[in-house]
Amino acid sequence: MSEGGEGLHLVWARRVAAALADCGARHVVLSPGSRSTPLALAIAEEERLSLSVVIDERAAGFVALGQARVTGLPSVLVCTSGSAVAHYHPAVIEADAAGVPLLVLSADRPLELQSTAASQTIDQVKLFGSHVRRYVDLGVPDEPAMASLARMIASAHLAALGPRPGPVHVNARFRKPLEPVGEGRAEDGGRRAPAIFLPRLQASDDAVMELASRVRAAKRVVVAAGPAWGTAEPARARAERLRAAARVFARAADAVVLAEVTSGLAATGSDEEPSALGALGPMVDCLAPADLLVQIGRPPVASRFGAYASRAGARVVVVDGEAADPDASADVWLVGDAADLLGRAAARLASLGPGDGAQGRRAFADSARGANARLAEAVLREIGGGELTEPSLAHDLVSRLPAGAFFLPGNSSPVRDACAFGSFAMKDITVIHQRGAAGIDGLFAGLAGVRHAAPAGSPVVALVGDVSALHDVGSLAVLASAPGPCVCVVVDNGGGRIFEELPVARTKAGQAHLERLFLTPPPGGAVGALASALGITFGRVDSRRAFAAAFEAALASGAPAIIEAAVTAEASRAARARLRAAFEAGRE
Ligand SMILES: Cc1ncc(C[n+]2csc(CCOP(=O)(O)OP(=O)(O)O)c2C)c(N)n1
Ligand SMILES: [Mg+2]
Repeated sequence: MSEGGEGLHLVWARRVAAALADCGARHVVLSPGSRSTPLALAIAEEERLSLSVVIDERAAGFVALGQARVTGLPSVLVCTSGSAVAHYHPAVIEADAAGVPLLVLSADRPLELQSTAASQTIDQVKLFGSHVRRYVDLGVPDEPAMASLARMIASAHLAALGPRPGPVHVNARFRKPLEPVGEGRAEDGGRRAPAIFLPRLQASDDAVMELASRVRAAKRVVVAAGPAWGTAEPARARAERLRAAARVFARAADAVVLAEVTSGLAATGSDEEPSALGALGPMVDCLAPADLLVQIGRPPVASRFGAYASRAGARVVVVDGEAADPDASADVWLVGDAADLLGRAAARLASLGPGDGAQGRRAFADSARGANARLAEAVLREIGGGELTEPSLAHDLVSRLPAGAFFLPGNSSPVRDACAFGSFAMKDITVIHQRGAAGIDGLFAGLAGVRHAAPAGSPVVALVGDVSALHDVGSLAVLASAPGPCVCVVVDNGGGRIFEELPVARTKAGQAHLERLFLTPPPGGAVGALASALGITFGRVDSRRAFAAAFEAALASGAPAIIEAAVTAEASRAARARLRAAFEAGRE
C-alpha cells in the first residue's frame, strides 16, 4: 500500500465535504496549496457547497466572516499547512469576540514530520489558543476511523454553532501522495453526519418575572441596544425577531428603546412606532436617567452611553453572548435570548397589569418621542446644505440605502457616525458590523463575503475610513470578483481622524507627533489606482450632490464599486459641533 493508501485520501476528503454539507454548511473559502489537495478536490466536487477561491488567507478569513454573519452558519476555511493557517488569526479573533460561527479546516503534515525541518511544517496543534471554541485533530486518513469521520465533523460544526457561536479549528493531516491514486478504490465505510437541531437559549421563568416586576415598579424604562451578537440564525431573520419583540415589549412596558444602527433594531421612529425608537448617542444626552436600564447586545458604541448608564437606578444586562458589563455596574444579568426574554416579559406584564409606575413610564416615553422628533429635525436642519462632511455623508448614505440592503459600517468614525446621524433614517436594512474585536482590518474582504452570502437582489454597501481601506488593499482583488451590487464608500478625511478625539491629541507630545504616529494619512490616489487596475469602478466625490449621483449609479451598475468621499476634517468638526449644539438646544 502506498503512503496514503490507494484512493483513501480522496474518499476521506469526500466524506469530510459530504459531512459538512449534511450538517448544513453552505460556503467554503479555499486558499490554494498542496497539502490541502484532497480537501480542495473533494469540496469542488460537492455540489451542495458553494466554493470561493481567495489567495490570501487573511482576506479569506474575513470573507468567511462576512458570509457567516449573513447566514448564521459556519463558513468553512480551507488552506494548506504552515504559515497559511496563521493568516486566519485576525478573523478567528473577531469571530470569537463577536460570536460568529466559523470552521477552519487546515491541512497538516503527519506527526512524524514535525520538527524535522520538513518544508511548510509547523506545529498547528491548538494554534488559535483560547480563541476557538474547540480544536479537533482528524489525524491522517485511516480506514477504521472512516466510520467516525462524519461524527467528528458534525461535532466541530455543532461547536461552531453553539451554545455560543464562534470559531472552531479542525486540523486534517495527509501523507503523500496527495493526488488521487487508484481513485475510488478505498471503501467508504463511513456514515452520514447526523442532522442537527439547535435549541434557543431560553431565559428561565424567574428571569422573565424579574424583568416584569422591575418594569412595573419603574417610572422610566430604557432599553439600550448596542451591537448585536453573532448568531446561529440568518442575520435578517434574527433582526426581525428582535425588532418585533422589542416593539411588543416597548408597548407593554412603555419603554423607550434606544437602538444604535449596529443593534439591528433601529427603525424609522415614525408615528406607527409605539415606542420612542431613537438614536442612542444623541438621545442619552436628552433623557432623564432611567430607573431601569435594560441593555441588550454588546456595550453600545456611543461614548456617552457609559455616563448615562452609570446614572441609572438599576441596570439589567441581557446576557445572550458574553456578559456585556465591562464597567462592572450591572445589578442583574438575565441569561437568555433577548427576543425571547422581551417577548415573554411583555406577556407577563399584560397578565400582571402595568403596576405603580405606569403613569410615569407613559409620560417618560412621550417626552422621549418628542426629543427624538426634535433631534431628527435638528439633524436634517444642521446637516443641510451641499457640504459633504462626515455627518452628512453618514446620514445621506443610510438614507439612500434601498429596502432590503445589507449595510456594513466600518470601525473608527464610520460606525459612530452611522449610529449618531444615520439612526434617524433607518429602514428595512440588515446591518453587519465588526464590533467583536473592533479591528479596522478586513473590511473590503468582509464586504465581499457579505456579497457572496446575501440574496442576489439585495444591494450590499459599506462605509469605511481611508486608513481602514489602505489596511485591506490586499482584498481589493477579492472585492473585484464579488457578484452583484456591492458599493464601498471610503471616507477620505486625511488619515485616522478618530485619534484627534483622544486625550493624547491634546498633549504637547501628542500634537508634535500626531500626524506621523497616529493620523498616518494614506497616499492620495492609492486606493483608486489599485481599484481601477483590478477593474473595480472607482469615483471620487466632494459634494453631497455628487455623492448622491455616484451612489445611485454604483447601485444601478450591479457590480463592485468604490466611491471615495473627500471630506475635510475642519468641515466635519464644525458640522459635529453644530449638531451637538442643536442637540443641546433640543433638550427639554
Ligand atoms: C487591525 C487594527 N489595527 C489598528 C487599530 C487601531 N485603530 C483604530 S482607529 C484607527 C484609524 C482608522 O482610521 P480611518 O479608517 O481613516 O478612520 P477615521 O478614524 O478617520 O474615521 C486605527 C489605526 C485597529 N482598531 N485595528
Ligand atoms: Mg480616516
